Amino acid sequence: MRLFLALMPPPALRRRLGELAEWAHARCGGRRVPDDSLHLTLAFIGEVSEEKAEGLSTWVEGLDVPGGEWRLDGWGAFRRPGILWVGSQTPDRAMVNLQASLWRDLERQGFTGRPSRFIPHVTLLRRARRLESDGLPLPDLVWPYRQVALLRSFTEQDGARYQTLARSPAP
Ligand code: 2AM
Repeated sequence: MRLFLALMPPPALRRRLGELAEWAHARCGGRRVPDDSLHLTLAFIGEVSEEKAEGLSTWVEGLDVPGGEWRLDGWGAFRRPGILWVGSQTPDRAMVNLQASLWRDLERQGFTGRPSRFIPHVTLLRRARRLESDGLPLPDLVWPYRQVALLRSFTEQDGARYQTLARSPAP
């Protein structure tokens, strides 16, 4: 199964991100990520066996995640896959530290694939026709987070669907 670690937005923020996705879609086309699937990927783990997935669930359920607040104040794009996203204009130290500490643990468990650079972002559009954010409102959102989720990704005809396998303890 294909797994990744992510933060899922609280409901009110999910709605705000959904509005941004709607505006962006009207202007830039492509495939809009459904509200329920909006997330911030902290670590893409990839294909793992069921046994390893169980080990990962146990690890996530015992994680002590330092909570924080992530400011989303800018647009960005990944040109090749045509991804339009929202994220931070300046690197967020706490988020980078959280990602690094999760990858340290994953590497200790034998997982590989840590990216050389981490750009925290929430993908709103895939295969967008246009990747410029001019004419779109500048995001000004705060994402309070405390819990990391282990998610399974299913590829379906109309895009990816995610299932939560485990969550770190609620505060
Ligand atoms: P994206 O939002 O930039 O597309 C689940 O598929 C999540 O993992 C997505 O959020 C996606 O990021 C990310 N992802 C998918 N495939 C990946 C890969 N091969 N390497 C790194 N991240 C990947």
